[in-house]
Amino acid sequence: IIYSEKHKLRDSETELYGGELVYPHERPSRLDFILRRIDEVGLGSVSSPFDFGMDPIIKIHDGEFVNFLKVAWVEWQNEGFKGEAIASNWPAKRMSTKRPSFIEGKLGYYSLASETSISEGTWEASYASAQVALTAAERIGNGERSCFALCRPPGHHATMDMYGGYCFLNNAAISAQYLRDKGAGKVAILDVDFHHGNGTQDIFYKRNDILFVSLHGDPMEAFPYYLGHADETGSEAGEGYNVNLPMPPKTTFSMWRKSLQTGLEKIVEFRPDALIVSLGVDTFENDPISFFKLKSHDFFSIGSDISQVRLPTLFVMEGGYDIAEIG
Ligand code: OKP
Ligand code: ZN
Repeated sequence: IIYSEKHKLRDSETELYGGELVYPHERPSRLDFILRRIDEVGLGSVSSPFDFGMDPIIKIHDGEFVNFLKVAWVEWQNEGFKGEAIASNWPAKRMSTKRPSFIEGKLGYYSLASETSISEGTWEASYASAQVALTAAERIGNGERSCFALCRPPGHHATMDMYGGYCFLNNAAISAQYLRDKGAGKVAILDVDFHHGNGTQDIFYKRNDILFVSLHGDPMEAFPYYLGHADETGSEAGEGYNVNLPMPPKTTFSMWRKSLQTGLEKIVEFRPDALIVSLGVDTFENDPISFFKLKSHDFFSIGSDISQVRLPTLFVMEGGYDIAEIG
């Protein structure tokens, strides 16, 4: 288990939710509850990350985007705005793709949704979260059977040049590329978070060396709304290497497990050298922002099913917002 205290630097005060500014669902105490449970059940030893620097991040993300994340909070504050930095305008249909110079324009240029405020420490925590994932990936590359990257903020909605959906840097994607560069020929990513991993899909959409499989709430009815349909199967060399398994509201574990079986079969067929699991637990029945009906004990069955593919497995923490039950 790899963990950094620096996740606490991401403690935004505001999430735009239902027309109100609320204290964010994606909050530091999520990891306190998970760590407490890890200790209670003796899941394993918890180690601090190494610093792999910017290079593995820049292999996935646009350099100008990363520079924007570094300076956005300071630029926003320098304008004298009172609240946190929230995007409120976008280059929408038929508008220009030129990047504005003013911070308000840049926020929309580099984001895909408005719920996620940029606040003090957001960059530092996001950087540390990526280093947690990289340290865990390094363990897998060195022959460890499994490793849990206790990442926060999460990453699977972040694209090469957009943040949003509580995500800034795509920890799973950065890890997958790192494993490839360390010598893995093929890597599979299984995204079991309730929400579609639009960022991960977009990053690897044209590639056939990284298979992306996602189980999620149907985007017709759930965030991120504009990606995650079953007919998105990859393009160019990546045709056939993207698998989306959307499911409707009130999906129970017996239904969900059939999709997991389908996804795992695709992964076995792909013959990867390693598996990365984007581990969101917001499929839980009492999750406050999701609509699946998985029960607490079902998560043991998920682990058991995943273990059947017998692959070195890196678990990267994503969502899960029933804080008291998340452990
Ligand atoms: C991040 B992750 C609910 C709106 C929620 C943002 C969700 C981000 C989820 N009505 N919008 O995938 O857990
Ligand atoms: Zn989620």
